[in-house]
Amino acid sequence: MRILITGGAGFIGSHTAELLLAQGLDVTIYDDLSTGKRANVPAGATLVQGDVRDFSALAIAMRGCDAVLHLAAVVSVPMSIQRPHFAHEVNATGTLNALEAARYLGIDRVVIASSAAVYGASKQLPLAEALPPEPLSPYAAQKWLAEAYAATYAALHGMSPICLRYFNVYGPRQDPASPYSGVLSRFIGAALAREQSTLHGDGRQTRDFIYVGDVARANVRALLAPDPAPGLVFNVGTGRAVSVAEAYALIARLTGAPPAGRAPARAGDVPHSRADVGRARTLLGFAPCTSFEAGLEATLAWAQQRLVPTLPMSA
Ligand code: NAD
Ligand code: UD2
Repeated sequence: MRILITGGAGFIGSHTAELLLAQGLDVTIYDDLSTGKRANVPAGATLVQGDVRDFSALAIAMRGCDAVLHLAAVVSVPMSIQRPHFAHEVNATGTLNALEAARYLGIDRVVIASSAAVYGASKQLPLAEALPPEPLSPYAAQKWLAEAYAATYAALHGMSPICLRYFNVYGPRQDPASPYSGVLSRFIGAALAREQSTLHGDGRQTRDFIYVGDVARANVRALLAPDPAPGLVFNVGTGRAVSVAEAYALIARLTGAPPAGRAPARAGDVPHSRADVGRARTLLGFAPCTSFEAGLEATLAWAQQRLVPTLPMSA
């Protein structure tokens, strides 16, 4: 069985590619390497460098595949605000291209990466999939449109797409250098570089942090699941909320980092986020299995190993 992963040279995609290969599946990665890295591509996967805005190149890369995991996106919310047309072409039109290419090739299962961003600043926790979307950025609106296209292709063409609303994903290979990287990778990167981290606002804002290894397992579940119900949306989170201040305190304890500096809260910041994880458990048979503490330690170990200079062979 061959899986095409758009955006597979990225953070979540490369972990998913590794898991699929370990389970004996074949993997083709289609990626323009705009934020992904060739070095992330696991041995055994085929890399096709291309842009999801290029329909024919995407369809050619997809030929011979049995299912598609569509992760390619402009993932930065600030970028989507500064360049909404560009982000729309990648995030919305790119998703339409993936669905239309799959339809043209007779591929029924397309798993699409959506985001908790679709919920906006919803007050009702835990966040359940049936809540009305409240997009607060072009990025969130584009993810919502991607979900609408999936539901349309299910109803109109009888395909079985599945949309996964990832919450805050963290783990090895999330690039701490990127200004758009997750808070945990930024805290760990700063601690190891002996730089001071900064807590925005009072630090009591909470997030549902899910380890990338669990997200990869959710992706594989969705790719291989018999039809739970086509075009459906599933939260991918842990159901546990952790405050940013708590997260920093744990990282400081593990690294000996000093107290963080303070800065005002981000404009439009979501005060609290936590997933209702019932639908994924009952319909996909997915439940996360990595505790926040274990995930943080694994991420820290990866970051430390990266910083250890590799000794020259002659040593
Ligand atoms: P990432 O930036 O590491 O991965 C995105 C990949 O897509 C990169 O490899 C990049 O090179 C590729 N890409 C971007 N534009 C492309 C284009 N036009 N054509 C082809 N490839 C292109 O980010 P990630 O965290 O792995 O995100 C993967 C998916 O998960 C995205 O759709 C993102 O919106 C979604 N998501 C991520 C999180 C998170 O916390 N990381 C949360 C919610 C949703
Ligand atoms: C995540 C996504 C964003 C969008 C959003 C939807 C990432 C990196 N961001 O934003 O793309 O999908 O979810 O809800 O995946 N913080 C600090 N110090 C720092 C950095 C961050 O205090 O150095 C705070 C930040 O103000 C926020 C929290 O930590 O309150 C989480 O920030 P984030 O950027 O990791 O993720 P989030 O949920 O704001």
